[in-house]
Amino acid sequence: MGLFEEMQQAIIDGKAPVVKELTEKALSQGVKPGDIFPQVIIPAMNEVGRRMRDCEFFIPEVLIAARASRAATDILRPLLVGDDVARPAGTVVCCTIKGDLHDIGKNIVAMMLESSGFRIVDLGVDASPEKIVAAVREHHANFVAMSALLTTPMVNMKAAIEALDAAGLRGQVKVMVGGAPVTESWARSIGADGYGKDAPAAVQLARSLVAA
Ligand code: B1M
Repeated sequence: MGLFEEMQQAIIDGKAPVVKELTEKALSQGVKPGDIFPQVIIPAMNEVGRRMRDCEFFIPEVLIAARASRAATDILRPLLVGDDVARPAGTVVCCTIKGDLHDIGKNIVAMMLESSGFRIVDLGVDASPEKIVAAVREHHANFVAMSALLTTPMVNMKAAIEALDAAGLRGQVKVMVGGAPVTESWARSIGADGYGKDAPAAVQLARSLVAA
């Protein structure tokens, strides 16, 4: 088994100390921190999702796997983001939308945006439209990046855009949406400025919106 497969298996098995050890080993062998997301974390969590769907895994196993994936992201974050406080590209209010508690993908998107020069205001999960509006106002944000992993709360993305509009803030922010069930046509239908299929696409989109 190759190192990436071993890392994936350790995440699926929920073995956080092994994930930590193998992440350090990969880095010491010259693997780029940014490659560990697409090569290890995302496929491992997809397999966890498949097992959940097929009733091979239940919530405890999924939570343990999610915690194991954090053992890798905790090591990778400082390497990707650094401690530079100057973030000239703009301020992004990032969140998982109200009703949704999934945050692994949102955290990866936030980390990659931060490493590309954006300042991140992370509202965490279950963020209400009111909370998003307040954060945009307080931090003079240029972007809102909303994530959804469940289908039912996706309508709250639309509610957040309407709330920004009602607060007179829609003209000052570009709204990006993403997450597994979100599509380009959904983004368009709710009046978002763009959709990212994954974290690199979200960064590319944010950059293109800065330039627009
Ligand atoms: Co949940 N869960 N879960 N879960 N869970 C899913 C999403 C599900 C597809 C599993 C399944 O049935 N196969 C299913 C959703 C079905 C649906 O609505 N269509 C599901 C369900 C049903 C549930 C519960 C309802 C289960 C229950 O209680 N019976 C419950 C809901 C709780 C709630 O939110 N209210 C629940 C709970 C949980 C846990 C808490 C146990 C845990 C979350 C832990 C955590 O996040 N801290 C969990 C997990 C881990 C998953 C799966 C297995 C993995 C999600 C993940 O982390 N993927 C997931 C199955 C799956 O997705 N395969 C599943 C890895 C991550 C890197 O990918 O988040 O897609 P992702 O992010 C990607 C892209 O989507 C994109 O970039 C990221 C990186 O490339 N992206 C953006 C994300 N946000 C973006 C924003 C952007 C642009 C791109 O611009 C702003």
